[in-house]
Amino acid sequence: MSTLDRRSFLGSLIATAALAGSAPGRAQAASRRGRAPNILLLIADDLGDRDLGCYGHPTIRTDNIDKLACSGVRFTNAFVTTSSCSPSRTTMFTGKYPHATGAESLHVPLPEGTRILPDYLKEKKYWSANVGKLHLGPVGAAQFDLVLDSEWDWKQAMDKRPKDRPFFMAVGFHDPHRPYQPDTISDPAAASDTIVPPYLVDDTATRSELAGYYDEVTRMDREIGKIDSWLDENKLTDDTLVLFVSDNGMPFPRAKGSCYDSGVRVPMIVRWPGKASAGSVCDSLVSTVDLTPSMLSAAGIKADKGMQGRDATAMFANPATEIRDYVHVERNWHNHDDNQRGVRDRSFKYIHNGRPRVWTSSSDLMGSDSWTSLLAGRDRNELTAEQMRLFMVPRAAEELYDTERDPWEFVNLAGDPNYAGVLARLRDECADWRKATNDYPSERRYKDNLDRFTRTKYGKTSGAPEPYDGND
Ligand SMILES: [Ca+2]
Repeated sequence: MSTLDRRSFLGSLIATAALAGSAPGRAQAASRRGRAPNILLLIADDLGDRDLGCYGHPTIRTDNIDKLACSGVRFTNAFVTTSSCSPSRTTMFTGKYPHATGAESLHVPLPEGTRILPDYLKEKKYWSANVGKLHLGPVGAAQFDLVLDSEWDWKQAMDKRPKDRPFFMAVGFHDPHRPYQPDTISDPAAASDTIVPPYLVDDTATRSELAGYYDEVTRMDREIGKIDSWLDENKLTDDTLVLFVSDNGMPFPRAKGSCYDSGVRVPMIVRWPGKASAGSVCDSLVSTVDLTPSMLSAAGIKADKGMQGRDATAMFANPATEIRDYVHVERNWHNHDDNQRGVRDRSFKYIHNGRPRVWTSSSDLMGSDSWTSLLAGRDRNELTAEQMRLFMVPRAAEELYDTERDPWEFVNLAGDPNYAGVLARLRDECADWRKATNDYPSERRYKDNLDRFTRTKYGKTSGAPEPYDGND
């Protein structure tokens, strides 16, 4: 399908879905059931914020997610709390910021006694299942009625559900996380169809990796199409709130692991027939810390007082609703140590670098072809000034970006006197948030267990990171 054809197709879908979703019959059907809605939470792994057809990507094939967006609300300013798998998911299931859970570092399991969403849902007799990636440790897994390792087993899980109770099913896709294979799907993307962001080197190696990423996005999309068809066949669509989201940005340098929008802004779509405005777009700020309070609200359950997120369900019904002025983000240990805290409003992003004297990125990107191309370009002095920003050491202690004028966040305005007022406002907001959420000091250090450039493992290679008393 050409780009033009795709647009026409999407346009007709939006019109059809808006009519269907706004029909009073749907709301009546849902209320007739008189019970809490089923909740289906679809979580992509490492899917970037604009890498779906419905978010304007011209070549990635995501017809099924596009269809979901056409019959629901598509959020354009949804943010995770951290660009790292396990702590991001920790937030989604607890309604708390990573540093408030004790599991802010990668692979650190939830502490004993931590309650997560499926446990709260028991108040309304929900039956719960997780299929695929969960990444919360045994304390999290034990709170589901059923846990299956493979996301492809979602139907087996659904077949086990008691039909007289509402269900909560989380599907944790492993797509489009690395590694990539050439035979992911039978009709792979062409390297020439890839769009290379300006912080990566535009060469064959990087384009080939991007094509592999696109293929996994498409594979996930096709499975979502099967799930959606199954909901329809079982007449469950009208009674099911579907929420699609990603746990962090795309797995490429200066995206995953960063506090830039390429790392922390994610796609988010909510379909809830009769309750969510069909075929609409919401530009208001929303954070994944709001997901658990929102899903509880949808189920008619009051959020726990200790939760730090907000109920976003009013945004589902009316996408013009604003529930927050700021979203907050953080970066902690991810095989190597870091401490970043950030805050963003609709126009500006502030980042405080608590450990600026070390270079940082996501550890699982090292050894990738796109990373190798950046290293080679650096060594040959062929990188652009924007690409060289990735290797900047020391980093600025503070960064400030005008995300409207400078969406790639290349021009640091922190030292520009014209923005002193914005800087002071966001710096104060960041400090207030840290205090209110009992954040730990930026000076706390942990030992790396991977070399930052070569990915060589050393020291303690699993479990919680070890404290480090160095001062670099
Ligand atoms: Ca991830």
